[in-house]
Amino acid sequence: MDLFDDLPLPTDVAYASLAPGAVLLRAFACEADATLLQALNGIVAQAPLRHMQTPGGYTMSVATSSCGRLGWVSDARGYRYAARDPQSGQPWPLMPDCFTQLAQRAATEAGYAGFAPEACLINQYAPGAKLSLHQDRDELDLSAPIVSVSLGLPAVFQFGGLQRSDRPQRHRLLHGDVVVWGGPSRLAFHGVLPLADGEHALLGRRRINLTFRRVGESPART
Ligand code: MD6
Ligand code: FE
Repeated sequence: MDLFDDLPLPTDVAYASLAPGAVLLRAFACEADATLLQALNGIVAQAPLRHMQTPGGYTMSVATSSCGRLGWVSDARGYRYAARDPQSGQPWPLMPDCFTQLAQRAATEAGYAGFAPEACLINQYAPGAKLSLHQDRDELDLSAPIVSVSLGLPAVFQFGGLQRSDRPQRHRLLHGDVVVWGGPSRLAFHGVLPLADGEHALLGRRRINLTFRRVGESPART
């Protein structure tokens, strides 16, 4: 079977349901792309993209940074949210208004009005970089959705069920696509297949993914 036989979505569909609670908004971020990239450059100048260690002792192929009140951190102690960048000891860069506004507009469009992101995880994929199947479960507030913005080279996104063993569907994510997921899909397993090489007009040989999250309060994390 061809790799893309089970890609259910033609690329001209503006709005597609991936699963209950999960919506793909095609090209939703295209209009704002130059503004988003300019803000992104400011963030990574302050908090550079870096390859974090997993708790299992591997180095992630994806390079990460964060902005917002909390940032996502991985090291030998585990995955968690932290108010400071461990590399600099400084608070994470503020979330730019253009980020917050895009995330809120996308969440509203997908049926999650009132989304107020506290953290934006920035993932950079070079050709070959991948993200193994995982659940996003480091957040305490699972009532809020996650808003995920794809920029640059296309990727094949794997979207599975609530069990790791559920066979994932594959969806091609292009520059400007936004996935919003929550509710019954909030803990679905998902991942990104190794990025194919290519050249994108704005971003060159890479893909950037922004995921906006609501983390929830925890005394242990403040
Ligand atoms: C990526 N995304 O698209 C990785 N997580 O590069 C994620 O891991 C992700 O897209 C939660 C919700 C949406 C996502
Ligand atoms: Fe994820």
